[in-house]
Amino acid sequence: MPFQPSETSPSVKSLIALSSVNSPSSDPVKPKLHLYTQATPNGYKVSILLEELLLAYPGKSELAYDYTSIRFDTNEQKSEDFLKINPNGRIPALVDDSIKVKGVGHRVFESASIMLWLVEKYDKDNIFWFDDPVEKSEALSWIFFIHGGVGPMQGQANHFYRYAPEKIPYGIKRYQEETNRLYSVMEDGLRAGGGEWLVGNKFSIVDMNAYGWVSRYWWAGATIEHTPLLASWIDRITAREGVDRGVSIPRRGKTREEMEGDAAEAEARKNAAWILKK
Ligand SMILES: N[C@@H](CCC(=O)N[C@@H](CS)C(=O)NCC(=O)O)C(=O)O
Repeated sequence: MPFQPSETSPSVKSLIALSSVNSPSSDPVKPKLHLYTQATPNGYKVSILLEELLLAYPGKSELAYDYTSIRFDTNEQKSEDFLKINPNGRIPALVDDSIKVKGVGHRVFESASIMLWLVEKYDKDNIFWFDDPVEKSEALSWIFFIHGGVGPMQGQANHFYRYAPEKIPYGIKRYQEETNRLYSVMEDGLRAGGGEWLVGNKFSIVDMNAYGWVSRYWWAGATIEHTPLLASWIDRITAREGVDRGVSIPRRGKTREEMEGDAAEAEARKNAAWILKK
């Protein structure tokens, strides 16, 4: 067994229990979706979507998933077995056993690509995705913007602000300022769309893809003081049941309040131990 044993979320456990009550003679639901993840911005994006889909399509057994919490401290994400699932050696990654490619379940890597796979295959009513070609194109623009801009810039801000062995003020300032600038672009995008959501006046994978990062602005030392619409967008998303369930997979990250002072130092040291080892 190359990885930790897989686990199922409470929502999937209740889906399995429900299906055995409804048809006691049939085989219990066996998840076909396997998520490899960790409690990080990119990991949460996908568990949020899976939990939102389970709530939006109650009883739909194709959406049952299990997950494996990949150990960064032992560099499990760089192991030979994991590289077959994600050649980039990072989480999240997904295996969909409902489709076999050369005899094994289809693997998907890169968080946004996983989300697109899931909505295109399982969100038949386009609850979190779009029918209209213009809205779809707009959604892809924002997804690429987050994937190419916010994720990498905020990731570098985290690195220089929290983990770098020497504090380099220029590096910290550059990435924090760029993250803040990208937040302003999102603020303008929210305003243009009516203030609530990034695309099409509904909560979609565009928002989920961005939320993983933006909700953890404080860890990067970025700010949302200049972006009031973005600040209330974070609160609106945080209040959703599916989001709350999603951020408990594989475990809840610490909140801003829990990370004051010494706790932040301790967390940064713990993460730096494996980040700087690579
Ligand atoms: N562009 C990738 C980024 C994935 C990524 O950087 N994942 C981080 C966690 S948020 C990771 O696995 N880090 C482990 C490592 O760097 O070895 C995506 O969106 O999936």
